[in-house]
Amino acid sequence: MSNSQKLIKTTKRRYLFIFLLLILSFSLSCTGNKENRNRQEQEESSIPEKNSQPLARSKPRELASQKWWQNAVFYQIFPRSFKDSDGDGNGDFQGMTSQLDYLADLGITAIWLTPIFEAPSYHGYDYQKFYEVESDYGTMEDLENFLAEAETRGIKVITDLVINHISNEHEWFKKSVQKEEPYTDYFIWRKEIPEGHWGKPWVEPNEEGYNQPKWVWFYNEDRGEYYYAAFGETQPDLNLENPAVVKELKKLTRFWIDKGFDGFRLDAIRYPIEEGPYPQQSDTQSTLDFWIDYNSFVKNIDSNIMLIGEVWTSLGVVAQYYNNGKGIDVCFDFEFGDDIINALNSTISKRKSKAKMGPTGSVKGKQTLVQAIQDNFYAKGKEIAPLSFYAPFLTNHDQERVMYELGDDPKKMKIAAVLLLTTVGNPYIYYGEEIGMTQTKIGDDQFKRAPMQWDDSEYANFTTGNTLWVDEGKWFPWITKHQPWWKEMWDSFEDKKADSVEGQKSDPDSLLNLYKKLIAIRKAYPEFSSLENESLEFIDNKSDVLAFKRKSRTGAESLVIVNGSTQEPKEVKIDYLQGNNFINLLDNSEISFEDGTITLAPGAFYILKVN
Ligand SMILES: [Ca+2]
Ligand SMILES: [Ca+2]
Ligand SMILES: [Ca+2]
Repeated sequence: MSNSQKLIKTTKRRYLFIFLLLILSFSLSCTGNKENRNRQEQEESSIPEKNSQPLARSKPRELASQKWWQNAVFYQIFPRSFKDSDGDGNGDFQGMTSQLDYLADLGITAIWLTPIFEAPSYHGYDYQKFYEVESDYGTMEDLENFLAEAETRGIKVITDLVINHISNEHEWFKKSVQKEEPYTDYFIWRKEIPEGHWGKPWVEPNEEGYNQPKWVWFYNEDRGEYYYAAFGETQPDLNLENPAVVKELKKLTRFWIDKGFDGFRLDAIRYPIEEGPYPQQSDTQSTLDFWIDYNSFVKNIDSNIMLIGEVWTSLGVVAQYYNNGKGIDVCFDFEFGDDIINALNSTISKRKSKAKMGPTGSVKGKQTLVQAIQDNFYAKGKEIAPLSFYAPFLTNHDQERVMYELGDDPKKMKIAAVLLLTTVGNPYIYYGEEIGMTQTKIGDDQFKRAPMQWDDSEYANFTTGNTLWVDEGKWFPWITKHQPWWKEMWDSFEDKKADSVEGQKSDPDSLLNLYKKLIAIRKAYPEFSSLENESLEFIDNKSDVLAFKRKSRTGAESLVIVNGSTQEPKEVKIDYLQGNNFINLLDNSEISFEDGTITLAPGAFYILKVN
């Protein structure tokens, strides 16, 4: 970050601080609950006037909540697949910068970049160098420019940080193998494989021979010892009980904060410190304490740096990482997307890939949309963390694309989008999800991470060249005979225009324009970004018609109604509808329902505000 960029950032923070001080002093002078009052004042200042056009209000309500991420709408970018600026077939920083206007127009307020440090793999989750950017993506200057351009547009940026393990090609590992100080104990070395049920930490022992000590303890001939590597031979676990290692990790965290990142998506946070064989390889007390210490380190640098954690398992375990607000700021809710997909499919999805890092607890049998959404909501409400702790999303780079899971049914996809962007908690959109990108193959992660479809040209305007990283075998050493597949998939699409950003921009009924409207509504009406557990209330739910109210603390409210069936029309009576006139926020039309009866076409949805 250049000095001028830093100045802008500092000035902004100072402004925010003064603003908050003013709010605080005002609320202190009033009677009543200080905290509630504070929040109420902030919310009131942002309530739009009656009949205001939601789409016209583009300014994010940045000052309306205590933390910027609590009303953010995130967009996840897999950099190698987003936009290639120089024709070498790899997405890059300059390419991403060139598409920031697209993202600003979509309305998102924050970006999560999957790893951008130098790494040997295509995905980058195995860092080789902590202080250098991935050379395939460009230079440090290119990244700085991307961050500055994002900030100009009011978009925050976080990036992945993997702290549990690094590449065996990292110099730390090479030096540790040679027992070169201070690196000798940077990793977890043992003369013999230790006793007990060691195995993949996310798999129960003795599960069909899968979970064996040799899957996580690997012999290194040069050192003549075994090292622990939960994520495979090439990604050794760091010894996070060694203070020198922790110090190094904090140093690099500070470096990237200074560079201008607004936070980190922390990978695999269940696994930093093992206390023994299964089940002591994950979610240990030492691990929970590790994150409290790490978060306090980060917040001491800047309380506006956000940490979101990947805890890919059931909500009860996820909730532990909240630790009374001292643990991780936010964790992903993996069940939310799973539950919606299962409910919208006529049977439990057979194509669903098994969670890589543990069951998400979603084996619930067939549920209606009403049951699925209610169960998810009440399950979170029961836990020791507030609803605001969970970030909902449909699918990410580790899961088959949601459009594919929904059988490429645009009606189902639209329902999923409505639910994602009207629920409680700050939502995450995976790049391409907003245009319904799908897959034609499964079985390897590359198919979930295909190049973005910008227009209907030969290479979808992802690249100006005639080569794509996904078609190069060198990235997939585990596949004996890698076959190029992208072009064949792209050519098989009958209406490429409709499958691309360019084509969907001009179609008012496109998925892209729905995402845009939903994001605008979420930003314009405080009830949608309200985070209290009471801000969502189910009403009159029956026969697969899902209806819930979103409410702000100050009384602003809207109603969301969805026909969970994409096959049958539904007619239901909802008392709340009786005697009121509404605006449908999706098209600003006026609407009323005689005696409260609403008729819904298959897959229809409404977002209604009392007029
Ligand atoms: Ca490139
Ligand atoms: Ca590299
Ligand atoms: Ca570990």
